[in-house]
Amino acid sequence: MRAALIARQFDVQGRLVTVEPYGSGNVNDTYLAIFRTTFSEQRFIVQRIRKSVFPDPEAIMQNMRVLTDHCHAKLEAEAEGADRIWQLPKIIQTKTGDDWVTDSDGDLWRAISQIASAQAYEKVRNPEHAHEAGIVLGHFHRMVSDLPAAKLRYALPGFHVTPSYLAKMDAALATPGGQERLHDSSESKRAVRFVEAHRARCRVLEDALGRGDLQLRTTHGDPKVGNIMIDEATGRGTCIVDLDTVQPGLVHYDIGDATRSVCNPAGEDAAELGSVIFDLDLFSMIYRGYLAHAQDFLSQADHRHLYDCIHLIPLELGIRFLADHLAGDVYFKVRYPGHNLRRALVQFKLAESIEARESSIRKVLGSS
Ligand code: GN1
Ligand code: MG
Repeated sequence: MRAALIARQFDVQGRLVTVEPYGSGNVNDTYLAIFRTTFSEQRFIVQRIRKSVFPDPEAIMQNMRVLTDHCHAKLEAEAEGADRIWQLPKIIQTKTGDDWVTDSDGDLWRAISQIASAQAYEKVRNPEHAHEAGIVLGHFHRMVSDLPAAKLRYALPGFHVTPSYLAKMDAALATPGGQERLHDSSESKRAVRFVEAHRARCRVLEDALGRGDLQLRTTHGDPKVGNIMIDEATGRGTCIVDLDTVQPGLVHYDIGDATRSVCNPAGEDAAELGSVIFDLDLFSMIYRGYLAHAQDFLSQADHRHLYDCIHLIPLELGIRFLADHLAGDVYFKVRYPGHNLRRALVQFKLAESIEARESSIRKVLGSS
């Protein structure tokens, strides 16, 4: 198996015992490799970066190197005063001292350390979990608040630029396949109508950036609940994983992405659309956790745009899923036909729930 051949090229002690598919990412191919010697075991993650999604995998690895060097130094310097042991994945180099290997198909593979005794959950479990997720994201943003975004490359051009996803949806709709899938079900027509009704709001963050109200910073890009690791021993957050989408962006992308994931207890794959809501208790917990670290670097203008991102990012993710459905499922991995359409409807339901709770959300934002 190719993953086994690749795993052996990294600088790890011992003999390979197994390498098995791992996790539930929607994009990359991920494996867990286990190496053993007589007295030790090392587990680490081996991943193939999908070229169809990430056009420039080397940029991801260069960003990961810059980010992890910065953060590991900071974690070490702050370790003594910290209220917990913070972790962050580390790049495992190859036996020849490189940060990745390229296979015969030209695909990039990399190895990263596994986080010790910690677990991530696909859905939020309780208010404390939401609080910990907020702490983890706030801590990450504080750590990188002095890492200039200009030191990072754009590994995914247009990522979280909502108007660019609208353009993708429009392009898909302009093809015969897109038209066929649109007229295939009443649900896809309903979804497209929802987007049309919200089109004007899609520029809100990009306009604020263009006006200079908001600034580009170092962002994570994908701080969903499934990327927040909880320490099994203490129940507290210990790190954020999945660093592929780290690049210049708005902290608002991250805040909106974390809240759309953590405050929807039914999850991204909710079985019942009726069960999808934006839970205000979970929201006040994640926000409180986030502010514990974020007070120092959020400006007044940042605060003014918080509601906008909380509403925009689920809308955006819905547009991304819908555009992919209309394009024939070329980006996100799907488990059944119509999966992306279903995912889009979940996000639109969430955006609606956020609209219905706007004044309560603003109250929570204003009271801290
Ligand atoms: C994708 O591959 P994964 O599961 O880490 C996507 C995120 C979405 C997420 C939704 C590079 O993340 O932006 O929020 O699915 N990543 C990319 O589950 O597009
Ligand atoms: Mg990801």
